[in-house]
Amino acid sequence: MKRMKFKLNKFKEKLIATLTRVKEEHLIKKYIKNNILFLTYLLVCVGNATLLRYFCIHSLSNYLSIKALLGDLAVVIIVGSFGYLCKPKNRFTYYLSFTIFFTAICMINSVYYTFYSSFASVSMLSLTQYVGAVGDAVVENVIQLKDLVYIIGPIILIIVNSKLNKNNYYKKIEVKSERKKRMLKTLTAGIAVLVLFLVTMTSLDVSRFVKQWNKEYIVMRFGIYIYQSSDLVSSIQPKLNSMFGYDKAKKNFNDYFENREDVKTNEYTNIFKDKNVLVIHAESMQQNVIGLEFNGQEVSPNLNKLAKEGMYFSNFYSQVSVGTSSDAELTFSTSLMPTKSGTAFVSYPNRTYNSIQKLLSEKGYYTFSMHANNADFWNRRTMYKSLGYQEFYSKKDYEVTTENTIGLGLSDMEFFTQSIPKLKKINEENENWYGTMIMLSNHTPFSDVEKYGEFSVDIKETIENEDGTQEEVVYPYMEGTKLGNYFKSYHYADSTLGNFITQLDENGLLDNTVLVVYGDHDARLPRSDYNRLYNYDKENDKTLDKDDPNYNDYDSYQYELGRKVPFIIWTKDMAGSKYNQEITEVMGMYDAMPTLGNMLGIYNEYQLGHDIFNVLGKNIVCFPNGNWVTNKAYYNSQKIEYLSLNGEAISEEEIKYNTEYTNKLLDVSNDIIVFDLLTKNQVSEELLEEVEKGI
Ligand code: GP9
Ligand code: MN
Repeated sequence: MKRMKFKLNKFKEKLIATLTRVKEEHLIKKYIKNNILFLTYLLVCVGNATLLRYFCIHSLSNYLSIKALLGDLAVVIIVGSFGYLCKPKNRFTYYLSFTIFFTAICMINSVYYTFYSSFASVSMLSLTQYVGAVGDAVVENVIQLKDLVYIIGPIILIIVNSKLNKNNYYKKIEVKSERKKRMLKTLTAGIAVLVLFLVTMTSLDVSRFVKQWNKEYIVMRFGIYIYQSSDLVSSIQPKLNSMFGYDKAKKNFNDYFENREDVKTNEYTNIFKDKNVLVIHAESMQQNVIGLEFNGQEVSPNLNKLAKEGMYFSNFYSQVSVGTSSDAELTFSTSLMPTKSGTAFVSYPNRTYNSIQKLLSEKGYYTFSMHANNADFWNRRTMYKSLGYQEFYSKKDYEVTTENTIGLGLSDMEFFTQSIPKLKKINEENENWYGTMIMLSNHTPFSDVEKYGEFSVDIKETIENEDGTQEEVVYPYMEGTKLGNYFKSYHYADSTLGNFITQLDENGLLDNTVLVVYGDHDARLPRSDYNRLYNYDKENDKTLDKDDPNYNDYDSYQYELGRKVPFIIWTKDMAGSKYNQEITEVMGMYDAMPTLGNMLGIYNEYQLGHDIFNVLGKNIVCFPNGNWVTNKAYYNSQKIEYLSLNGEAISEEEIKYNTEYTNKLLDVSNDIIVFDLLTKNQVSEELLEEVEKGI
């Protein structure tokens, strides 16, 4: 302790001495005088980056973001430090080149943001359709004045340099032996700013940075220059991944599908042939909420009704990885698993995918997606083309105001209501259609509670007093917890769904339509909240003690099993028919396309899941982390242990078989996407034909 105090005092003394020296010897003045060119470059490049944030996102907290400022500053100083190694006559060229480079980044992003409300990506520039779209947009709108402002930066640098040249500045200040020293000092300053920047990072910042899809957020927290460098790295990564191992991947792929035997028909084949399909992507809706009540009120009365009247798959798991919503869309549409690194939507949008949208388009269906969010979220604008959607109705097609916003964007109530006229038009103009509606309001952090409407998650009891009078007692229960807020949010989202179904019906849009609802993934809620839900001690308003005989531990396995999501296939006339049933077989998102596809009369020969009605009693659901679940057990591949689901032990052979099955499936799925095997497969088949014909 004493030693530390001593050290601190010493540091204080040193700091005061340095500051006094700086003041007495006019060091700041001297520094500025000797580094005019570098400082001009610094101000211009950081200034342009700040200007870009100002023009793009008009909120003070954003464009004056200290984090972004530090990020930009660190990059510009570090790059600029190497300029000191150049001879004076080349130094200007060095700074001018980088000023032009940084200015170009700001200009490109400024133009791009005007059209797409998002920031540019190197990977997208390599896609021809994107270049075309941007080209058209630029020509149509002519670059705006605000996009040209950035050019003032390099002009300032040129003017400053010519003034310095006139005064013989470089000769006066340059000492050859000091070049390296000046570079090192500047580099150290740059690294110090970088460290300062890194310590301000939160875990949310890091997670969004890794995922790379919420570009606005990254630019606002990391600055445009760090965003663009990280974007470059993540754009190159897929190319590196696909450079080596093609032959092995191709061989494994061929073996895998040669050995796979799919039953292609069953009693469900074509039951929905030529019907329209409306798929509801229900954001963060979990299955364990279905049937749940508070004070006799159902949390999700509308979903409960669909489950009761339709084909309800009650043991259905989402199989998402870091791509969350986008992974759910990928797996639902293609029966492929998420990629091992990056996400298919962001890193591999230019691959060939065999999708439900493409197969139905071939049958003359009009295919579309509706989502009232920015079209670049999860890179949907680009990826949807590869998935075979013919149209994407995104934020630009909806009227979004502050009043009708909940959480991330347009409220689901408004989204559905504003979608009805669009759906009516689609229905009038097309014989058959397949559409996806992506909900948004029930998205973490579920904190817009006042907008969800009245729904209490407490316990209300009426007790009788000794004098015979009655009194209502309220126990807080889930009120104020994150899970409690989730139920309120869920209740709201469910009510919008109910309202939507009524509107669809009123407009005759349910007459020839199959309605499909899937929860895209779980809501990532705290386990402690579930323990409160299942172990509430109302007398003391707390969770029961772990050693209480009534305590029902919601352990990590219960948590994993609780991540199930609903999957329902429903038509207006299904209730009471032979199709109105609950299917309890364990099932994954990758089984959705094979199951629904069979009902619509389409078949994907490279599907990884199964038509659930062909594998009853023996299905397996693989997860991206190598875990798997069957009707018998949930296996955790990290802990190398399992939870029996039927009270019986499973054999070592079964574990080995299922684990190998899972690993192989994950490898093949990843290879299909990374090595673009579905495209190359077609090419080699053509080649084969040519060889056979002797061309
Ligand atoms: C974004 C929305 C939510 O547009 O679909 O995505 P998520 O955060 O759930 O992946
Ligand atoms: Mn989602």
